[in-house]
Amino acid sequence: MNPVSAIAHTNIALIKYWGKAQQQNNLPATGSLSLTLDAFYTKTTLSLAESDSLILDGQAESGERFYRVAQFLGHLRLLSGKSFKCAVASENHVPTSAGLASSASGFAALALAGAKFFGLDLDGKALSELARIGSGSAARSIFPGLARMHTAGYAEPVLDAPLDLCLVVVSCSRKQKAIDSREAMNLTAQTSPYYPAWVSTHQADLDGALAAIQAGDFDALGRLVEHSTLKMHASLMAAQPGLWYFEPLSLTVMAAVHSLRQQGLPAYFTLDAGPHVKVLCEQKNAEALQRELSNIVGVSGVTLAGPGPGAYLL
Ligand code: 2P0
Repeated sequence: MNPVSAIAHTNIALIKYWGKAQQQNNLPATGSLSLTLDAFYTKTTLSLAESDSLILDGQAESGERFYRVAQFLGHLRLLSGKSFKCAVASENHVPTSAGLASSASGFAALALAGAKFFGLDLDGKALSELARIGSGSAARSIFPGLARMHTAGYAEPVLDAPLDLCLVVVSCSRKQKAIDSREAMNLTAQTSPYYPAWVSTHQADLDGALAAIQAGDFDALGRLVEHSTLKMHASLMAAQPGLWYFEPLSLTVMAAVHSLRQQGLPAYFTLDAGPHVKVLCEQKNAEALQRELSNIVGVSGVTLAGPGPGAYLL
């Protein structure tokens, strides 16, 4: 049996996913909205083997990362009724300083290559549901450009999107993240008094962002993007123990974005489970913004990322 390879690109949520309705099927408590990026991707190859294994960026993995991939392969065996064991080799193509290697592109590539390897004939929606079993954010990386995730557990592309969006990725630290996002979102859901408010106010942000995209209203979208990320991080800070992912330099970059905006450069920040700041802008302003943000002392890299393709087989 021939090896199967797939590529999936990373996505960044503009309206965040943070918290699960169901642990067992990895169903999200809220929807989300993301942009799949051209600049960062994962390539994953599955080959027949005597036992399951994972090599990530040339390193054999045996801990939590392997466990999650082995569980996913178990799910593929259950769905297909086939008992193949697999060697999984995965390479993250992300500029080292950007620190964006993520489970989103990893599980989206694994879902697509795995579906083919195990002979499953899945449409986009079913592939997205499969990717979600591996990681919630992976469901969105099946699709190109803007993707909307539903609480039912699958994503779909956002059509009718007249804005030319771009993310400027500002690298703010070389440190590894202190706490895994799955653990952090579960802690937030269990202990943060702000979590119920996060969930109950989320749909309005998502609806507002989709309406802004369809109306071509960049500023209305940007305001909701900042609101969603600040609300997510506030709910996490109010967990017990309180957690935060930003570094002092991240805050400096966030303040610089506000100040550039006051000077007439439309740009809005978002942060995920790490210190790097991603700045949303329209493509016509991306290079000016890149120049300005590169001048901040301590920033180790600024990468421009536009809308990227959906996951594909090689
Ligand atoms: C997101 N993040 O919407 C949010 C914003 C991080 C911050 O989805 O447990 O790796 O595998 O479903 O998808 C990161 O969490 O979590 C994430 P699991 P995932 O992109």
